[in-house]
Amino acid sequence: AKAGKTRNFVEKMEESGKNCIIFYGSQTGTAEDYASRLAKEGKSRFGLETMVADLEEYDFDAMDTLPSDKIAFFVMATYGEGEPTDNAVEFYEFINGDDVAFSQGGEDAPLDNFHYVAFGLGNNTYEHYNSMVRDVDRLLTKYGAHRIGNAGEGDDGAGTMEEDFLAWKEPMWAALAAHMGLEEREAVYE
Ligand code: FMN
Repeated sequence: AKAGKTRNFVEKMEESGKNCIIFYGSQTGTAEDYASRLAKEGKSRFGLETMVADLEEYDFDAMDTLPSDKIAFFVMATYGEGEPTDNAVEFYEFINGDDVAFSQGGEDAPLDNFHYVAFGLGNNTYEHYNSMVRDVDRLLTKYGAHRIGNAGEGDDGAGTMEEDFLAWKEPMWAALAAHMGLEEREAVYE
């Protein structure tokens, strides 16, 4: 690895003073765009120190070291026969692997400190509708991680992606604010 550029996202968050990382799995930019919007909204409404992150730029074996007062978002598009986007292949292979090894080793629930938020992008005309967010949610839960709010599903097929996103995110923010003890900031009019 190049000096100064860590692939350990927990270290990266620590170094840069972030408490919220928003990962995206995106092929044509829609999921990335939603990730950016969530990052801006988390900062402006709730004072979260957010960062947007390309899944491809990080390793995930140290997921089990994320402190419980921090949060990770996964904004995941599905492709092909229920496959990950190119930038999510390595992450998906890791978390979906037969012998996942987290850095601190083999407790029953290695991700017990790990709290996450999930939104998927898909199209209901495909057989494997939104399977990426469903799989990631199932696998994180299997390793003991805790989801905050519902796992959202946006549907390009019905043409309701934006409405699905908007309807999902308000209860998600409420659940996240309650979980992290965040106070929503009053809107500032200048
Ligand atoms: N959505 C699904 O739910 N399941 C699929 O299997 C699926 N396959 C797709 C294959 C192709 C070639 C394309 C163009 C879209 C597919 N979709 C599928 C829909 C995308 O996940 C959806 O359009 C999403 O918004 C794309 O996000 P992105 O712009 O971040 O890549």
